[in-house]
Amino acid sequence: MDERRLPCSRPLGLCVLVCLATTALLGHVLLHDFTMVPRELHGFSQVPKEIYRAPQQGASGSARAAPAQCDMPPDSRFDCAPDKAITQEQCEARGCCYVPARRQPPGSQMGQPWCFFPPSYPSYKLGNLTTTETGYTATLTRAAPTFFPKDILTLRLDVLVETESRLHFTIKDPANRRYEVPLETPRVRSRATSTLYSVEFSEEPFGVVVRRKLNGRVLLNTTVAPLFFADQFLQLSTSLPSRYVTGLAEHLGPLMLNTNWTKITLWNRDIAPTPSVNLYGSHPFYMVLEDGGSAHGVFLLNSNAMDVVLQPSPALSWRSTGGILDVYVFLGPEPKSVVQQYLEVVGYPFMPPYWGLGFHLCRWGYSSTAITRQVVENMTRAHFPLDVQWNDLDYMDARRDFTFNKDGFGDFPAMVQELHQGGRRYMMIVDPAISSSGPPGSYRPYDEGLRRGVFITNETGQPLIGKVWPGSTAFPDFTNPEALDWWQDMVAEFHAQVPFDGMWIDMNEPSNFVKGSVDGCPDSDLENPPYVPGVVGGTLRAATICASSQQFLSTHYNLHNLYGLTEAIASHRALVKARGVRPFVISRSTFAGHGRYAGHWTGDVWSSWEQLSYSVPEILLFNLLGVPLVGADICGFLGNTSEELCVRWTQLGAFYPFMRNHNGLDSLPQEPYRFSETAQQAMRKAFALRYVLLPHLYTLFHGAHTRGQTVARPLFLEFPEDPRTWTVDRQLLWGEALLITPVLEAGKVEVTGYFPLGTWYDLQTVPVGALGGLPSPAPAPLTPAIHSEGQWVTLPAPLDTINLHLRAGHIIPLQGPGLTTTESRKQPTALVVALTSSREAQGELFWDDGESLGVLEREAYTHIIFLARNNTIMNELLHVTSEGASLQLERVTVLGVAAAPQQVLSNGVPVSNFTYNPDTKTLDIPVSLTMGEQFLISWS
Ligand code: MIG
Repeated sequence: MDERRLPCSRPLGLCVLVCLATTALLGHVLLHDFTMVPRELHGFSQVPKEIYRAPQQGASGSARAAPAQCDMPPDSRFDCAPDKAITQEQCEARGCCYVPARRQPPGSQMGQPWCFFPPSYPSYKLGNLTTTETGYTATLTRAAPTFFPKDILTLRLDVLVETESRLHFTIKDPANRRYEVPLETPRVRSRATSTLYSVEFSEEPFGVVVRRKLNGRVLLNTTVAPLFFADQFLQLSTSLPSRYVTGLAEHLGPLMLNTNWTKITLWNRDIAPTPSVNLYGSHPFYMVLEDGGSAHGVFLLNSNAMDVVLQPSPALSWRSTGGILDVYVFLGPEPKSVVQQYLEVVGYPFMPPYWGLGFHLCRWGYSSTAITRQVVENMTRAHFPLDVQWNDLDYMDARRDFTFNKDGFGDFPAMVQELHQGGRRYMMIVDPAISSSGPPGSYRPYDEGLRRGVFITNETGQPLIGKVWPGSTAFPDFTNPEALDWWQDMVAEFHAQVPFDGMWIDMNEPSNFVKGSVDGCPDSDLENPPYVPGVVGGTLRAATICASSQQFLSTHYNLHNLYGLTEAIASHRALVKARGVRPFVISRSTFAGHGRYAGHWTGDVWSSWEQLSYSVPEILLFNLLGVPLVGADICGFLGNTSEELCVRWTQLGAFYPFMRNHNGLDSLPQEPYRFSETAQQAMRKAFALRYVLLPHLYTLFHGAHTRGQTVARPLFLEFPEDPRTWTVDRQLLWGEALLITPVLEAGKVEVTGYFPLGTWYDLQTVPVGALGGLPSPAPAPLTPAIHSEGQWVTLPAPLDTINLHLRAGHIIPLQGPGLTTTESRKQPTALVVALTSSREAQGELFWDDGESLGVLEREAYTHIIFLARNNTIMNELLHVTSEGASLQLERVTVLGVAAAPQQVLSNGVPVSNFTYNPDTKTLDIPVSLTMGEQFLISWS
């Protein structure tokens, strides 16, 4: 150790050579095909040509030159004092380099570490590398302990070459079984024969290097910093091949993360979305966009409290407080394949019921059924669609789950039945915490829960008691199978009284108004780990229950981040049982794999322009994470909205996959009918667009459910080879083709958006109102198609307009709007066909009854492909059943028809009343066809 820290007396350049040589000697390397890991891959020896010169004076006043090995550039330094601030002496006692930095880089939250690992800092050494049926196995040993307590000095590495595009490796303690995330993941029995990647191992320091075979690019290189595997501190660092990194929810900020020293903390927490803090959900998955447009992803399947540190070299460090290292690498190579490959591991999204894609209305403060009914009536009277009416805590008796107050909500069941009769659905809030304060016999959920032992317990083995809305509460442990059954019973019993249609599960981080419990928390290693990630409040118990509390599967310390997911699973299951149809669960807290069971809303956002614009990357991010059913509270939750903000938010919200206007208890009302007629007209137009596009949206959800696709997606997913799309997070796509360019700023009547290479047709010109249903929205002024070379375009965006463009080459199905999806689903349909210059386009429609379970298994669906080429449009019937077969097709609008046709035929019969607009090059064909029967439309 000591001699390696000797200050270098030679010129810096020479010093570097020595370092390289040292590393080369240490770095004897093994590889599956027994070649060497090239020397430059060892991060410690990655010393750039420009040598960083240590500042002459440190903050400590020490003018001592840094040791030779400490001359690594600041961007490549890995923190040797992640746990606390330490002095130079303490740093050097750790065997690390100490070089105070003069200042933090502008805009970064943490700055480069002053105390950092020298290249020689001991790590694990790899031995006994052997080939197995699925990959490799090896032993990792560390000779000396680290500065964290309870190092596990001998580890087992298992590498699984799972598929052509997926590598999986785990690092665990071979002697003692540690906590592992109970997520069902694919099991692979034999190694994939040909892969997009190669894997190499560095012996000492131990590391895994993964390359993209095609170009040799290093995607993962864990030799850049020492591996830590102590009982409560695990750290794995890797280089990144680019600075374009996204993922790692839930956080507020741009879609692309900042690699200029950023720390993202994952520890689910009830807090109004704020940049740089741990929010409601944890998704330890990132995706990197590489030069040229390929992409890869990395998933650390670990649910412990963790920090993820990004630094400019660029590199990333996972720092977890427990569990094991369980790492998946996805090779793409397209960004959308990365998403799909990730979802193959955590689960494809569930298929929502059709009504779930309609408009949802809620607020905290609808204090009676009378008021709730009035809201529904006001919506109808003002001609606003409303599919799902919600209630917040107001319906409950003393804020207890599975009760309703007999004053304001005495006729609660009748209200819900009326909603059903009107073709609407109903949802209400359910909090996980169960009131524990009443005398025995006064509250069945608690009595039953106690009897069945479903609550999380404290150190004395009694239910841990915290405080939430009803006062003292116990917390169900949804990892306990008995709790799942109990929850199911409670849901079913309440459903027998009040026939609700879905569950809104809030406060499930879980949130607690006291720290830990009403009795505090014990003093233990779990409560005060040697490394506390950057959680708000500085302690794991802040706003939640004690980390040391006990659950069926493990400690809350390990399971905390899974609380929302496990409640979502329990609720999903309970709804299936109680209702027998497709469940609809919207949850605040999430973890990787959440989308398989439920959707998400982004919590307590402020009614501000800033939060409006942040909602775009949040929605995009959750789509990349397999939670496509996501939305922010339209018009904002905290504070008061303004009319203009609410109009713009409703326009954008019409393109959230999950569309709900929800408001806080103390905020001014913000239902659409509250505003001026001008504002209402603008909102009506947005609603009409939403409802008209529902068949397309539903089809996109089918793609997510069956193929692991995204619904709302960032531009880079479709145009990865155009790097200008990579950072676009103020626009979104629905599927491959529908580009939404919202106004996100006050006082603007223009908006600038990026239009990737291709032709983009303005969809405002489509006369959706002609389809029936709602009063027709006034057609917007015609704008010509945008023929983009890949450029920024400024568009008119008056208050009543959200810009919507359809990409040439695509066909989307539309349907007449209605005030509910019950109505709209009976309307005639239309197709919009956006031709390329070679006169081609295609699209699809998926349809079923909108709510049954098992439609795919029972083949009770209709799936149709639409194809346009050579002046014809036809449908290809992939699958047809009575559901959907009889949908009427009334109109086909073809965009990009160069010249007026002489004749239009529908199934060989001349169409006399077609129209052609030479200015917009639009051919409009009224037809009378049935979706489920083969048709051919042609023009010449
Ligand atoms: O402590 O149920 O994010 O949507 O209206 C606040 C009342 C509890 C937080 C949710 C919000 C909901 C509110 N809840």
